[in-house]
Amino acid sequence: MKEITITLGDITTVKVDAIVNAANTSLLGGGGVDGAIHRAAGPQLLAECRTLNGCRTGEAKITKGYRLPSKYVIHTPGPIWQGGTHHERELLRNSYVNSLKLAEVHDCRTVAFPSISTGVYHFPLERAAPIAITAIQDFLQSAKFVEQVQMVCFDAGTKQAYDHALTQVNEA
Ligand code: AR6
Repeated sequence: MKEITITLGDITTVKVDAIVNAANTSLLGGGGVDGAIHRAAGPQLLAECRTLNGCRTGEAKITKGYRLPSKYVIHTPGPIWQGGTHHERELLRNSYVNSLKLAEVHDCRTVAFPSISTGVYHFPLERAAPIAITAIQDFLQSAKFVEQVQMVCFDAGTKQAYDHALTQVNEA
């Protein structure tokens, strides 16, 4: 059965086929979840990222997972929140959908996402959560390989926002 689950934890410890990295357009590492993923994967991840020539906002690129328990890392730069008038919602949805499309072509069954753009990029959490959940749920309806998508939240407030969004989408 296809399903979305919301968990609390550190995405670098999650054993799934692919974890998603909330990257920046350089793909050369940064702070937050990006820094944690690079630290846990080891220097070979950065070496592979250097060959990718960056990535546009809302698009996604894939690498191996190296020392991570996950086979792949899918890197997507989410939008920087600029007040909501710069296509931020559409770009955030694109980050989720394009990451899932890449997972699908690499035959991934299980995928884990962090809360893209809601840290350093300041996308308001209560707006980001329903966009993420809706994008994932829409994608799962026609997915062939992807079956289980986990939202891995780093703090209780983030988990609460995604739990709430999932409940609302299921009730709609
Ligand atoms: N596991 C799961 N979630 C985490 C982890 C972790 N180990 N560490 C942090 N988070 P952010 P953004 C949460 O700032 O807003 C980087 O420098 C965090 O609490 O990592 O998309 C990139 O290079 C928050 O809920 O990503 C970019 O320059 C969520 O992950 C920029 O930050 C996203 O926070 C991207 O900013």
